[in-house]
Amino acid sequence: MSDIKKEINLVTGSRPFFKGIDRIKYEGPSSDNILSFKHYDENRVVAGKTMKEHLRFSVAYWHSLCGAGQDMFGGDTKDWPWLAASDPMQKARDKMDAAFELITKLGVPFYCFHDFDLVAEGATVAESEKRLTSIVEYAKEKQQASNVGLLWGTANLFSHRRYMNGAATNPEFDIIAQAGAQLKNALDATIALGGAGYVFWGGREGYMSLLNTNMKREQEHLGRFLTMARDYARKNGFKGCFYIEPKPMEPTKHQYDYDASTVLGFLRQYDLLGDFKLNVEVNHATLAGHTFQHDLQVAADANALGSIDANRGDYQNGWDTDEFPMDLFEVTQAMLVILEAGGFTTGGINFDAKLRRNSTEESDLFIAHINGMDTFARSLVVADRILQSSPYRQWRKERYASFDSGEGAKFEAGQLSLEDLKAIAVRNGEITPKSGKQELYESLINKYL
Ligand code: XLS
Ligand code: NI
Ligand code: NI
Repeated sequence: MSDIKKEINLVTGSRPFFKGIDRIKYEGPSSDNILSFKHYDENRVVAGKTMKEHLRFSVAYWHSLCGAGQDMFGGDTKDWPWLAASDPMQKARDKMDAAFELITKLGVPFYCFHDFDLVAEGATVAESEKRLTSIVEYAKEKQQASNVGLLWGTANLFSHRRYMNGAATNPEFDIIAQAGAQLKNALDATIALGGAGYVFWGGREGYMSLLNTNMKREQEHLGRFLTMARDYARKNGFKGCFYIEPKPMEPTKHQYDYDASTVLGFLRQYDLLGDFKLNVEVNHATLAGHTFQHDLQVAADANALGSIDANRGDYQNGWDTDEFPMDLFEVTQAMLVILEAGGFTTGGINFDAKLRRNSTEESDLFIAHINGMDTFARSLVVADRILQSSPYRQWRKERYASFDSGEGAKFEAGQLSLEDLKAIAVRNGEITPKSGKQELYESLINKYL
């Protein structure tokens, strides 16, 4: 038995869910094998690190293991065998067997979950805790056998009806306490599984109508809740990074974590920037009216680019469609920002993306992830070449050359007054502005693609 086969058997046991699919291998761009990587060669070194180390891919439990195709207009379309058991613990273990089989066959090094993706919530806090503790033990064994790690955990503080008015920002204190209990257990699970991070996505932390909302008080409660989480986790040995994942709307009309800028302001206000970074999601940035690159750059400039949720929106509508990333032009521009920011440390690339409702075969899960991984791998190589061998950085630097010496440098250093600016303007007379050359920059991306 090959090493790869042995490794897979350890985690899937004798009952594979993805029959006929082996460990996905790198076969290069000329391969016609759909179930192979054309660009993602995990050991290939780019800019001093292997692709695996750069990209730190992660499978999202909720979309790929729990989702079965339901939408607002209809129920499940996918007949996933790992969701068939009626006993909640059996179902949780089946799901985890399928998860680790998928993850190891893809050669993905990480996964991410919400507490109740792993196992269905119980009727009481105690019952939920018991279920979670038990499935975490199972996950621990799986992680050890497979060498797969937890990129981040989180708590689902938005699905249950008790959270219809929010969790940490709920107007009723008793609901905040419920959310706190759930948060504590999700943090315990993340710590027990050696999670490299813990994510807060706002869920229903926002409002539908300002008429019934005390926005200031709700945001203060959110600040308090996050501070409690940080203090508890640090006290209990959590060394990883906390992330906030911005999103402007959906499910609430106005989410408090609107975009990267808004979240940074919030983190500064509540003195959380030392422990929190951002988890930037493509489709959330575009819903906020930005490009993905924009929100990445905002985070990077504040030294708070932590991790990303990779997906793609549908640019003909305004929903969070969470499609798998395939757009090389968009992802290459994102990789430029990520590489210039120094790449990921605790974070990585989590595929917060779901199969289309009418993609119903098990192999579709593989095809989607393989293409997403190939897209990022190819973009990584292209972005690195643009940074290393093209005039890109030089051009951009030269655009600002007037600040590198003389009066421009004095301006940056705060050594000029408004009167000085006037004197300089009078001396210069009218000047001819320089071309921004946007199309030239765009052509560089095309040339290197
Ligand atoms: C929803 C979010 C969610 C977070 C985790 O839009 O993307 O999936 O990533 O709670
Ligand atoms: Ni999302
Ligand atoms: Ni997300």
